[in-house]
Amino acid sequence: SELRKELLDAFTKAGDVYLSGQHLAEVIGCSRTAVWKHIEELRKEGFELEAVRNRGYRILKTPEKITADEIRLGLTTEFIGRNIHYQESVESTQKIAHKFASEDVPEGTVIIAEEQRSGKGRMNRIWHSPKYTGIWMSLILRPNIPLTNAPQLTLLTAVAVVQAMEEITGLQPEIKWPNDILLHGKKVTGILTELQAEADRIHSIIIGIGINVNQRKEEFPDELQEIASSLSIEKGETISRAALIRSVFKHFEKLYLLYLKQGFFPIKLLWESYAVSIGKELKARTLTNVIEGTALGITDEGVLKIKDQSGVIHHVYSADIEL
Ligand code: BTX
Repeated sequence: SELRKELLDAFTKAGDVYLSGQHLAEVIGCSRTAVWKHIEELRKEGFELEAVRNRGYRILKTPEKITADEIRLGLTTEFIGRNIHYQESVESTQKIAHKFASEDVPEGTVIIAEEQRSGKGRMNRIWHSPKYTGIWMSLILRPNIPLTNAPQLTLLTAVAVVQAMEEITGLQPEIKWPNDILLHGKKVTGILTELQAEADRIHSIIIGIGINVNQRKEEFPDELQEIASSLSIEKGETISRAALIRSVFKHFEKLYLLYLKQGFFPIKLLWESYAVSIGKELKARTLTNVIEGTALGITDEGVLKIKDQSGVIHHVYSADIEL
């Protein structure tokens, strides 16, 4: 509810300072009884709140699960993640996002689930999304850009996720074109960009982000053992999913506003600074063929350039890359 959001915004601003029931009632514009009721509901969600007579309330601990309320506590964005739909278990957050996107929800709306029963990768592949250990979310955007520029948002998202990971964990992930984020060569994040468009006009872009956060090694299925990892495996400690989500929102919003104002060029420079593939020999498997050569970089549109042995430069729009 709106009151709940304002209550959490007030706690965000207060930091460690106690807020009295009277003060909260005034800033939110409700009765003290209503404040008390919302505080009780936060407790039921798993928040630990300290109440001190003559001083007021303070939040001591947030819940294990990620709740929309926990994400909101500390959120500094203007529109990314301001409207959160949280669910315990879904087939795929992309599916729900597609439905919401066609119902004209505000830009920046996010669907988050604790578990996906059939998480989607690209080309109908499966994205393993076990309960409580990762971030499985879909972000709805409505940029006024040509259809052909949509893949740039995948690259922008990768930069935002890398920056958030650096901020929260201190680790230094790398990006493999177009959508993999790697730590020590293993995949910790996948990004799936889907569109709703009429003719050549974009109605909405739905960006699916899957981040392996707190899985232990043995929790990955056999087929992912060699290729996948999680932040906590690489860092050696548990990572706060809510903090990481907030940080992704923050970095995403900053980059997205920059992109809308100045185009792809500044994003391209950032992307290249995190990319592993540039200058390397690689194999790109597209739907129709295989191109082998040296990755030269990406074009101003975000397309990968590969120079093969005979010196021919290929422009690759979509492929799987083997390094
Ligand atoms: P992708 O096609 O690049 O990667 C899929 C491949 O990655 C799989 O075939 C498998 O080899 C490997 N893989 C599967 N699960 C994992 C995992 N948890 N960690 C590492 N590797 C894995 C990448 O597609 C796009 C993934 C987007 C996922 C998000 S989650 C929220 C949203 N909802 C949804 O259904 N998908 C997106």
